[in-house]
Amino acid sequence: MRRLAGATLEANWEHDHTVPSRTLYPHQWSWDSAFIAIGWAHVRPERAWRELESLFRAQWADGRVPHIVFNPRLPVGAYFPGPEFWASARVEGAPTIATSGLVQPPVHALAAWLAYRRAPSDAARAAMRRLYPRLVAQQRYLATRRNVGGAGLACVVHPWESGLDNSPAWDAPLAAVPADAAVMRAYHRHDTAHAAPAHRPTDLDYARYVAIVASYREGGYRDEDLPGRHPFLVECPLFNAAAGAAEHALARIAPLVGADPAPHRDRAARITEALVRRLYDPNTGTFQPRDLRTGRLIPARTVLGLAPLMLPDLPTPQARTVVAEACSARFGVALRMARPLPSHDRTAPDFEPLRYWRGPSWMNVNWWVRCGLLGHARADLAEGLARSMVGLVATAGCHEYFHPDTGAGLGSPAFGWTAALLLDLLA
Ligand code: 9YW
Repeated sequence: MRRLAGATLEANWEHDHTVPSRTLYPHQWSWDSAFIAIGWAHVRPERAWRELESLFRAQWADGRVPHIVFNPRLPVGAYFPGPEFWASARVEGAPTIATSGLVQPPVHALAAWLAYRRAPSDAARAAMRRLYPRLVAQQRYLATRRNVGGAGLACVVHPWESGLDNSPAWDAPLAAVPADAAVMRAYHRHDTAHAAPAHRPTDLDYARYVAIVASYREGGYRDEDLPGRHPFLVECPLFNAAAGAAEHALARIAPLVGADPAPHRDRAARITEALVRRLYDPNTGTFQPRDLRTGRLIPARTVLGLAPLMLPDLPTPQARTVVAEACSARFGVALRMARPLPSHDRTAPDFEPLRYWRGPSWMNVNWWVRCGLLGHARADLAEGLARSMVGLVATAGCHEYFHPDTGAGLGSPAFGWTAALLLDLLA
């Protein structure tokens, strides 16, 4: 399995980064690169640093790390929405290379720390010294410009920023975005040529995705006054758990580069406190996103709600109920489990076992929850989860996502983060 995973990463390597998938996603994606760097650290550590450094070369002047960095060597039309749609070249503060204007969960500081811990060396320390100020700037962007709700949590301005594009968590806020499926006739969707349309977000979802980007783009991707003008503003538990985990990782990294870890510890504590205060629902015992346009928590119980378990300082009462949620029939974590976690509550009427983030199992969120279980003294459950993940890939291969009941491989085969995180699990 290690050979299969290593060969998958090799095949997806592209001069200075790794593509998530040769067919579906031929450019560089932000949180994919973070997960992929964790995998490279096990087989070719120098690639972990090249992966992260190529991504951060595309960082904007305001600190945002774009969710897609376009490979200029690929033909126009290799991906929709491509460089011409984002038009980043026209924006002040954007890099020379074409990128999107959105971000993704900031998993990069954690990835850098894990890569270093796995393979410390002089070269790794030198790379870390170059990356550290950029990782700090990424966090500063999220903590300041994206503190739209004013409570110390980062707000996502598009479902794509959550990484879980069409999660049922976004249905309610998306329904308020005016759009018409006919809009998509003006565009050529590239994804449905490579994956079954029944597995992918619908045309109406895409029309709304496009409308939200258009709104952000027309404002020059600025974050001032978003509440008055932007149609999608949500505080997401996974995104903010990643921001908190990043501060914890930066606190470990700081001494290596001669910086003070204390401010990172303070910021980590503030994020955990804000997450509990703003997104924890005592009635459900799990975390739920908050829609800043209505001010209310979003009731869908998706896998996003389990993500704060990654925070080592999550208070015991919350950690306990989140573990209970993970072990419930909704998600099925157990000492011996037939299949890994689904992306959505199995018992919900809108659970769809084939459609992308609305039911299928994904390696990255499973890996995330496993780390959280380990961090909260549930090594027994973490082991059960890990075994089911390895079993899944052993049978189906390094697919993008998996049928949550049958374990069949779905989406793109030879998928980057599946291979990378498998290497980490097998270490
Ligand atoms: C899309 C690359 C990206 C991931 C996202 C995933 C998907 C792009 O692929 O988004 O076209 O839907 O939702 O998390 O980073 O793997």
